[in-house]
Amino acid sequence: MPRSRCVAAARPLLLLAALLLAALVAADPEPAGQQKTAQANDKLKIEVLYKPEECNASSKNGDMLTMHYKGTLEDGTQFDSSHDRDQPFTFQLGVGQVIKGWDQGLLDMCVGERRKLVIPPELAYGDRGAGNVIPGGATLTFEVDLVNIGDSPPPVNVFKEIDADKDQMLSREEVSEYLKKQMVAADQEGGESEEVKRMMEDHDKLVEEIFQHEDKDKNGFISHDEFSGPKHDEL
Ligand SMILES: [Ca+2]
Ligand SMILES: [Ca+2]
Repeated sequence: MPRSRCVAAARPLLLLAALLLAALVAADPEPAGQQKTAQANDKLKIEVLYKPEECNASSKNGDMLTMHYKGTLEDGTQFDSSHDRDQPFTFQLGVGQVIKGWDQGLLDMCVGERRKLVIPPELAYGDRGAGNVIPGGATLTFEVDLVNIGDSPPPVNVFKEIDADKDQMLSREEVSEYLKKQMVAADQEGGESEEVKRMMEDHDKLVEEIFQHEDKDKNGFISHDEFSGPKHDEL
């Protein structure tokens, strides 16, 4: 339980990561307007490996979930594990902080329950992959244990935070400023400074990538409708 405090401090970077992830994951190589049909014949597979007999509460959207997990690629290569770090991972369910396969696959889960999720690329990192650990088009397998369900924090409206001049449109300058602020904040918290440094270096590219994905009508601004990150004051 005491851990949730320090994880809460790391939220800005997570949110930032979610925003970027949304931009990267959903980046569509096809021209705008050309909708992809036949979305995902591969579906998310959820297998319950263990369910405790006693289950007083189960996870729902908005809950803070603390998970242990192990992620592997189809060939069995492990790309991430909270067990190796000896620290579970805490995030808010259902608000786009994590890949869609997690937001959809960890609902209605009891504390102590263990699941296996097989997540198609469309619900994970898409055709682009992530970093140099997850190749494009990868199906991911996670073994997840729900360690704890915590209370929801107040909702964060990222759109509002970015929209400095409150005109309901996000300009490149506003997004750029927001990213800088987030990076500085994350840097001051230390710990993830290597990652932050790399993000800083790629800052301009990041802004462009976000606009490429989010500014659907390419008018140079991201409207409230276009924005895919957290933008509501309530869940
Ligand atoms: Ca604005
Ligand atoms: Ca626009």
